[in-house]
Amino acid sequence: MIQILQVEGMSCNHCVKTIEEALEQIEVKASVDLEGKSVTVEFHQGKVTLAQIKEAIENQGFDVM
Ligand SMILES: [Cu+2]
Repeated sequence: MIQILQVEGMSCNHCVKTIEEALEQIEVKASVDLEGKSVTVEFHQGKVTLAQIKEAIENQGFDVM
């Protein structure tokens, strides 16, 4: 499924990479919109939960709204 998350604290391409790589590790395809302060995530339900995705982002120091 595809979900759009509002994420605070992303400011540059390094942030984008950090989030994309963290999500890649749990098999989530992420696309970051810096200006829109959002992350679009594509994942398989049953393999990974939204809670795990939020946790992975927050573990990198960002806030998921
Ligand atoms: Cu940054």
